Amino acid sequence: MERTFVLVKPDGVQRGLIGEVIVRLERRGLRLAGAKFMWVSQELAETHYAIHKGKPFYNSLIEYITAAPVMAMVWEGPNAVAAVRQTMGATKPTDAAPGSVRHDYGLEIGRNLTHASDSVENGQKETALWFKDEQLIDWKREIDTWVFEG
Ligand code: IDP
Ligand code: MG
Repeated sequence: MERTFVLVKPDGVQRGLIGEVIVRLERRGLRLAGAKFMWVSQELAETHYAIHKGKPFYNSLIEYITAAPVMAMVWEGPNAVAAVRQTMGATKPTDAAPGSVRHDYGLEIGRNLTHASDSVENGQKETALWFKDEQLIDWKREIDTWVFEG
């Protein structure tokens, strides 16, 4: 089953939007595979955002993601990566589709509330970076057959 890594970033947590993000992913039909509420260490922040090192917004991005606790989660389902990216919306909230989290709750790119893996490969990498194997739950729901076709 395809898995993707999702964060409710510090602004989402501070604004009381953990539940709102979870509701939307559950309602979409995705299945939760892991979750932890945590502070992000400087080291984890730098590893997670290594690809952005050297960009003008890099330092403020690291400051942002370490400024308050985050809700880290893994969600799974068919096309989980694409589905979650769509539910979160484009990086810049004013480009995000109406109905997406970033559109509905955001204004600024540096306060865009959530993170979601951008490819299946990164979904696996980020899941492994943030979660130990034993923190991920293998389970089935009674309704899976009515949400997952395969
Ligand atoms: P994504 O979160 O939609 O995958 P990325 O391009 O991977 O977007 O950027 C990672 C994060 O860095 C964004 O979610 C946003 O918080 C921040 N960011 C990206 N571009 C800018 C910018 O131009 N100014 C400030 N922050 C930015
Ligand atoms: Mg990204």
